Amino acid sequence: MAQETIFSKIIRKEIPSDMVYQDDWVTAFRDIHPLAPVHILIVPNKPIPTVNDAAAEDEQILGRLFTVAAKIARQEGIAKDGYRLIVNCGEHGGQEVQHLHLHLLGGRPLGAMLAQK
Ligand code: DGP
Repeated sequence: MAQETIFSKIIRKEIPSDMVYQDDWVTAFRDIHPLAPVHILIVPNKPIPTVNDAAAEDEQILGRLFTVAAKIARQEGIAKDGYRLIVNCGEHGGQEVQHLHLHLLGGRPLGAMLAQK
């Protein structure tokens, strides 16, 4: 079993978060350090550490991350104008929390996809 992170405690509601969605497979809550007016993390309830650890048996769960992202984008009123989904992986990807998660960012024009350096 993967090492648990703070996200598992959020999923189990052992520590507080601004949770916006939860089902049997995924949980979504607002990022504690928002980088845009809407910044929500969508995480599998199962603690998959990184994309490198995603297995064929996880494909339904990983697909659910995207359909829930679309649902939340509609709820937050950002679907029409658009938004960005980001998954960081590993050191070069800038991943801080070792529990795979999808960042949903929107509510303003987000500019270039990457910083220039
Ligand atoms: P990443 O760099 O992709 O691993 O992003 C991790 C994000 O998780 C980062 O934007 C801040 C957020 N985060 C870290 N700890 C907490 C927490 O305890 N609560 C919430 N809501 N967000 C957290």
